[in-house]
Amino acid sequence: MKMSFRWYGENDPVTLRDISQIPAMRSVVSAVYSVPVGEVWQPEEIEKIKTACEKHGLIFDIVESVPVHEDIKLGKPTRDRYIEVYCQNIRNLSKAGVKVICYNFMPVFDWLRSDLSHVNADGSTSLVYRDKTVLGMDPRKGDLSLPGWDSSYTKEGLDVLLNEYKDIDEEKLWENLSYFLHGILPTCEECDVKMAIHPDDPPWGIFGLPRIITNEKNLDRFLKLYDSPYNGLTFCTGSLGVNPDNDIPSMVRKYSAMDRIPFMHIRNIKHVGERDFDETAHKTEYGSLDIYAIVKALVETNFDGYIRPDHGRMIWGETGRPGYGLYDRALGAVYINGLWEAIEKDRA
Ligand code: DNO
Repeated sequence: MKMSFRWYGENDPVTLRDISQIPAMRSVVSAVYSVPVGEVWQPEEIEKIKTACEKHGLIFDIVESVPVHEDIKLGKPTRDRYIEVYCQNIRNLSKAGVKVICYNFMPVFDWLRSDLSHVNADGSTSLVYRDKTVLGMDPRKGDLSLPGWDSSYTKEGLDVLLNEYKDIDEEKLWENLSYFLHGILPTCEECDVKMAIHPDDPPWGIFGLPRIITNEKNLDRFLKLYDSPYNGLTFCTGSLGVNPDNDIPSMVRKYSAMDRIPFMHIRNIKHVGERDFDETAHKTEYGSLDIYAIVKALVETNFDGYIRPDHGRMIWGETGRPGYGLYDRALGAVYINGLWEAIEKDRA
C-alpha cells in the first residue's frame, strides 16, 4: 500500500514539510484549486505541485478531486464539452505521473455535517452530524456552507441549479453517471489513470437531491456500469460506515479482492443515534467501525493502492481546516501503519 496525505496547496496551514516529517509518508493527495470547475488544468500548474512535493521527498501521484461539472450530472446537452475537458485533465495529469483521480457524483453539495467543531469531553473538537439539525437547514437561504463545497454559487445561481434537479431522480442520475463513465474511461485506460469515485457523504439523499453511491448493492451496480479496473472506488470507511447496514470490513475485503479499490479513506465514526454520528479518533475503540478488521481485509487481499488517513479531530490547540488538521490525521497514519506492520508480520 502507499500511504498518502491530503494537502490543500500553498494556502494550507499544513505544510509539505510537516507532511514529509510524518513517518513513512509517501504520496501527496492534492489538486489545482485555482481553476473553476469545467476548465482545463494547465500543465504548468500541475507541474508546480509535483515539483513542490519532490522538494520534500514526496510524490504527487494522486488527485482529489477533479470535480464533475453539474451539467454532466444533470445530463444537459453541454455535457459533452465538459467531458472533453475532463479527458484533457486526465491526459495532463497522467503526463505529470498521476495514477489515480478521486471524484464524486453528488448533486450540488459535497460532504455535509451539522457542526464542524463539536467539543468533546477531552477538549478536542470533531465534525458531527445530527439529522434533525440538517432537516431544519435550507441551503436556499444561504444558512450553510462547508469547506468542501463549491462556494462560487450566488444565491440566485443556487436556486436555478436546485430547480434543474427537480427532474433528476435516482435512475436519471444513474444514467448520467453511466454516460460520464463511458465518456472518460477509454481515456483513462489509454493514459493508465484509475478513476476512484467517492461515496456520498452522508449516504442518503439531502435537501431533496438524489444520492446513489451509498451501499453495497449500489456499489455493485456502479462497478458494472463500466467493468474495468480503471473504474474503481475511493472506499471511504467513514462515509459508508454511517449506515449501520453497510458491513465495512466485508465490503473492503470484497472490493479489494476484485481489485476495484485504488484509494482508501480510513477514518472512524461513532453512531450516536439513528442518522446521527460523531467523527472520532481513528483507533477502533473510539468509534463504531473496526479499523483493525478493515486493515486486515486490505492486507489479506494484497491491497497495493493508496491509503490516506481521513478527517481528524482538532487536538493540541490546532486551528485550521475542519477535519484536515495535521496532528490527528498524522496519528491516524501512524496507527494504520502500525496495524499494517503487525498484521503483515503475523501473516508471514
Ligand atoms: C471530504 C472529502 C470529500 C471528497 C470528495 C471527492 O472530506 O472526502 O470532499 O474529497 O467528495 O470528490
